[in-house]
Amino acid sequence: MADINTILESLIQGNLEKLQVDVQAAIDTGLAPGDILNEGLLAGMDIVGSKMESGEMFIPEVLMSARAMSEALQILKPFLGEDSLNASGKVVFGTVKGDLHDIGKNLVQMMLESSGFEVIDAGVDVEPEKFIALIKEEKPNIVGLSALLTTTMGMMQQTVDAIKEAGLRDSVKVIIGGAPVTQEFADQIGADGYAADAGSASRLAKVLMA
Ligand code: B1M
Repeated sequence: MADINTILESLIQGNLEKLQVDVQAAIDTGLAPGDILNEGLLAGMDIVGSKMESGEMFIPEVLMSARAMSEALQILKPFLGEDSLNASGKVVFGTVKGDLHDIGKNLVQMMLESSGFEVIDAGVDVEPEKFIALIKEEKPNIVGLSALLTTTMGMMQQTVDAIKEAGLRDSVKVIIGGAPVTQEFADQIGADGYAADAGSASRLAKVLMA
């Protein structure tokens, strides 16, 4: 019989097929969908995030868990109210102009979604103007900027400055990340936070929402 521990186990193992079976069985046996989400899938991704930060899990394993989580969520979605999925807040997320790297961005996005955030994917090579348009349109709580090139780090500064000039800086928190980015750089450009990996990005987003 499926229970929360079985779901946690399958999720951490990144076992997509078993997780789908476990989630369906949990629904069939009458477990509350909110409990399956919060105590199973979201709690499981928190454990995955911690294991990633401590070096117990590596990128391919994290991707498998994140993918299993996304697919299992599809089974659960019809049983959940909109509120339980959007409870944590909304994030507009993109890789800055001039930069085409998106593997890390996608991973962070998946982790944020797994933590209950609604994520608007702005894509790659995103101009400051597009971020501004999305802030006006989507009214996110947080804007996430990713950069993998030292040459595009300056574009993070330009994006933060453009958001400020558009009079929108007080309405959103800005978080940044990517291999060449540091906390010192985040402080220098006036971002609200920096995260080194997907696990800490989702933790940071939750702290900023609190
Ligand atoms: Co590129 N590339 N690349 N590349 N590439 C790097 C980044 C590089 C370090 C390789 C190297 O020379 N050793 C180097 C940058 C050097 C530098 O600036 N210091 C480099 C270069 C030079 C280039 C080109 C200029 C090469 C060329 O054309 N001459 C070119 C630039 C294109 C462009 O963007 N305009 C280029 C192109 C490419 C590919 C297209 C071939 C491909 C990208 C495919 C894709 O993304 N769809 C690619 C790849 C794959 C890499 C490497 C090998 C791997 C990057 C990756 O996906 N890592 C990379 C070398 C490396 O990092 N070892 C390299 C895995 C990913 C999960 O990690 O992206 O760091 P990462 O994301 C992490 C964290 O950084 C963090 O969380 C993620 C998950 O833990 N994070 C955030 C990321 N964003 C965050 C945002 C947050 C918080 C955390 O909050 C908002």
